Amino acid sequence: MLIYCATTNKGKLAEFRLAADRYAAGCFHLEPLPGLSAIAAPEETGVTLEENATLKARYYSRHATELVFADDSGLVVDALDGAPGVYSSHFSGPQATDASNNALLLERMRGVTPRTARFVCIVALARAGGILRTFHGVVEGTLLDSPRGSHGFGYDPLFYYPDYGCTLAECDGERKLEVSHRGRALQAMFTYLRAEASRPAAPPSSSRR
Ligand code: ITT
Repeated sequence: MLIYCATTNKGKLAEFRLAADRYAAGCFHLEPLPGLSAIAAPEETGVTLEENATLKARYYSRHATELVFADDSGLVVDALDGAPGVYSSHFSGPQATDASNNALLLERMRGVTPRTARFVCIVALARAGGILRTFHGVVEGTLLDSPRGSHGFGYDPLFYYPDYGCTLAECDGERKLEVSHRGRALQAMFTYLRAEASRPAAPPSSSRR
């Protein structure tokens, strides 16, 4: 069965593909939503990740008849009262890049403790403008005071994952997926979809005599 993902973020797309290979092989075929680059991105007006994930999934699913999912995710830093959170992609301003966001995060965190933080991901699954379900994932870690590693994207080079003894940018995509916020949310979504796909079809309504 075909399922579309809707994201403008290449790093997310790579992780969606890995997750589909791992959790949905032989059952679901994942593709980016056709024509996505020609569709104006919706304004992310939500104040929570859940609101923005559902807003994006609803919006993009109106452009297809198949299932469509979108992800809203971010970095929650305890010492910054949860910032950048829902504003993670534009932490350093409207023209933000991963590099400028990381530079600002380092500046805000200079000499600051505690350095605990978590990535949170909400995946929203929709069809034709209606939300079917949302799926959540979290990964806990701490922030380094200088970047390490070249894999991944976003804040990965600053996010140290204690169980691996390295940042999420120092491990490859497969290893990141095993423990990441996105990996967990996507595993939950594909588990749900596989269960739905294997449910017996509802019996036809009884015919009149
Ligand atoms: P789409 O809305 O098109 O999917 P986006 O990048 O704007 O792309 P979000 O609004 O969900 O997506 O912002 C997510 C930001 O949170 C992302 O740009 C990173 O800065 C950060 N982030 C989320 N997941 C991350 C991860 O796995 N590793 C590093 N940074 C991450």
